[in-house]
Amino acid sequence: MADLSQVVLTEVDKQGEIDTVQLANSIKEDHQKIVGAVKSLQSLGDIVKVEQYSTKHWQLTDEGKDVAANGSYEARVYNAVPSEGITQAEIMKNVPNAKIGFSKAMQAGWISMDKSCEGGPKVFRKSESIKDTVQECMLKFAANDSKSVPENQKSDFKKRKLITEVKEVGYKVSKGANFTLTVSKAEVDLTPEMIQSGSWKTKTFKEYNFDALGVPPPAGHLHPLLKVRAQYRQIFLEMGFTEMPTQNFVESCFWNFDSLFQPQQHPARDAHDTFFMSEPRTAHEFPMDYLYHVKEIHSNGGHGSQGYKMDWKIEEAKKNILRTHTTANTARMLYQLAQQKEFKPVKYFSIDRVFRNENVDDTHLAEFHQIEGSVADFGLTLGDLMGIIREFFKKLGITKLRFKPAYNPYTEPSMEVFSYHEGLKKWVEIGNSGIFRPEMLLPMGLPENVSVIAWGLSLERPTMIKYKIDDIRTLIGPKVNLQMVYDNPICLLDN
Ligand code: FB9
Repeated sequence: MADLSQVVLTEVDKQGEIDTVQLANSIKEDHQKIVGAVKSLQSLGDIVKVEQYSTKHWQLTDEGKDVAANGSYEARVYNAVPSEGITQAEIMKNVPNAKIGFSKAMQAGWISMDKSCEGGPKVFRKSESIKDTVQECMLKFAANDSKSVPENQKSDFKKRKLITEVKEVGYKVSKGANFTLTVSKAEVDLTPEMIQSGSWKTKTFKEYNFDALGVPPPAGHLHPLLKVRAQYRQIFLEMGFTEMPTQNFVESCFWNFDSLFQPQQHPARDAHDTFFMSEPRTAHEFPMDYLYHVKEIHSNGGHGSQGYKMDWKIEEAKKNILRTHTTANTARMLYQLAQQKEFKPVKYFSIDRVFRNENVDDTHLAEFHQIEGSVADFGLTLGDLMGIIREFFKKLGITKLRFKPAYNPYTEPSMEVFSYHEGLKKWVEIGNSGIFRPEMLLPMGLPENVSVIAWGLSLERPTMIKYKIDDIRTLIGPKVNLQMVYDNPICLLDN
């Protein structure tokens, strides 16, 4: 670092003012090391004057570099078409990225396709020659000459992930009031050797900085989700709820769907919504008398319900999945409750991971943490459900709620919960709720005059709002920047 500081001083002395990005490029040095040298010069007093600036420049992605070197995907498709033509299938098989290249080459009018040929659609050259402007533009970006590329083309290349915009912070460095070409690094420690030899007499020592903060000791850091989870857990505990055991991510379809009176033909039970386990493929331990009661209520009804009048298969119930909701655990707990000699009212909650075979986007992953509360007591009504939801959200500082009729296979009536978001100036869905159906509760053996109200929401949505995170993939998953975990503040949900 010391010799880089000397390089900076020498260049400032020569040029009057230097740019750290240009200096790093000219001496082929890492820009951050140059910045470090400038910062250490700044700490020695008013030796240099530093002004920060930020720039954005276009950079080729790996795909962009490939196109610069080997031509655009559309040009490669064109070049793969011989004079006698070639089947589309062969192009798709032999040319890399042919799918993109083919449509672009068709759009550019370079090739045509004859679908009437035997053996499948055949591709022919439509133009004698082509001008691969995409590759030319990539070569301009490679030569840092992006200015001559039209803006609309840049946004197209960005969409095609051929280029990416890189933000960079640089510094203009010029002479400070105490500029000097020779800086002796101020000593930070007075050593026994210095005292013994008397060399301390000719050394300069760094001033004490009594305002300096202590060095934060290395410590662990809680992920934002865990901070928000702790807040929601505290709310449930204050309201007298008991946390349920939910450590089984793998669940049988019986507990996840059948015990909740969710029909075996329900689309949510298909592989496109649910992750099925290949090993262990099936579960084997069920309370068989209860299972047959569930089979009966599904296929022939009972307790005043007509059931689904559909053939109910135990093979479906035995399949193992990654649970799609923690309501499976609520069902297990309510069944246990029903086995007690005498019914006692309970309040259960859980906050744990659930898994759904969703398309991943900026607000959805294939898993999320479900927050769920339930109350089992004599004669509970929809009013009790609305009241406890109000009480729950009031502890989060949310009082402007609306309830909208909804549908769940296992609750009737059901309601979506909305809260008015002052920032967004609109009503935002903040949860779902309902009263578990008798077809779910009575086969368990719960008394007829006992009802169970329940509600749920996700942990990720409030966490993203709290920490102002737009893309869930920056909150959870392989792309998470750990600095975000270190830096995020404590979480208090009452504001
Ligand atoms: O969390 C959700 N939204 C939400 C929650 C809190 C919040 O900020 C806090 C108040 C400060 C902001 C938003 N939702 C439920 C609503 C939507 O985000 C929705 O699009 C996504 N939902 C998830 C499921 O989506 C596949 C959220 C998740 C969800 C939905 C339903 C339940 C649990 C989680 C449930 C239930 C239930 C119903 C009846 C009986 C038992 C459980």
